[in-house]
Amino acid sequence: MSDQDQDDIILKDLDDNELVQQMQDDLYDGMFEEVSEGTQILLDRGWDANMVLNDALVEGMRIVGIDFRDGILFVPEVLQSANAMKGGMGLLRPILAASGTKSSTGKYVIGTVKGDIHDIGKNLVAMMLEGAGFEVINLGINTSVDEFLEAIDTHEPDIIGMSALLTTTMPYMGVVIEELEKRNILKELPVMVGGAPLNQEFADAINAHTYGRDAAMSAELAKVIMGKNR
Ligand code: B12
Repeated sequence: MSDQDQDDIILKDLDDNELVQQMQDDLYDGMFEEVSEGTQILLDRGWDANMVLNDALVEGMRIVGIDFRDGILFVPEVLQSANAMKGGMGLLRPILAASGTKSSTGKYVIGTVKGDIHDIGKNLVAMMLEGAGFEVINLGINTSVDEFLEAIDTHEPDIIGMSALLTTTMPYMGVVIEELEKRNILKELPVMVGGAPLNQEFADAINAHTYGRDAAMSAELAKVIMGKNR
């Protein structure tokens, strides 16, 4: 029996709680195949994609974050965890996107700001927005003011979203907003901001339109902005 077969049997034999626990451990250990497989098993058992995302993947990543903070895990390990998370997200993405409406709810340009390479949360928000029917233009990581401005010119979005995970890159969101203000764009283009170190107070201080605490809430708030939340 191959290792893969052995893993299949073990994961499939676990009950739901054990499997979720195992997936969190596998995420911690950066095991892409196992996390993908666990995700698929839960989906096959009828789990809602949002529940798989939150209970297994996001919770697993939260635990990784704690040990990274405490110096137990280091960048290479966290990168592997992030990669494993993408394995599960790849399976959930089409399901979350398909749950949205067919006609576009609106256009949403999103990016992680300059100096910052964290993209898991931003990509989750993008996924949930697609699920809510938005056409999402994802600018990726390390996005400069000029790149945001160019995307606004090219795509004429209804909303713009910025993500930052570092206290050192958060202020750059304010730089982008100031530039939009200077060009008279801000009054017509709502700016949403998010990322673990942010809060409502910071969003207010930099004159952002909306602060999104998590992906599900952010998609709901975006729909509210578009006036299509009924
Ligand atoms: C994974 C990770 C990494 C990975 C990133 C991989 C990737 N592809 O993203 C790697 C290993 C590369 C990394 C690197 C670094 N990291 Co890091 N990283 C993390 C970690 C563990 C998890 C982040 C994550 O993905 N969370 C899960 C997602 C789902 O949550 P989220 O991002 O908050 O997103 C949700 C909401 O915030 C919101 N949201 C997010 N974006 C947006 C955008 C909009 C528009 C809206 C509306 C909502 C929204 O919705 C999301 C979904 O629910 C965090 C710890 C933590 N707990 O946050 C540290 C953390 C952010 N990293 C940290 C640090 C210090 C670094 C490094 C500087 C380390 C180093 N010495 O090199 C580098 C930075 C490199 C750079 N220039 O960016 C610190 C930041 C500390 C600080 N005060 O600034 C943290 C907090 C760890 C810690 N406790 O010390 N990191």
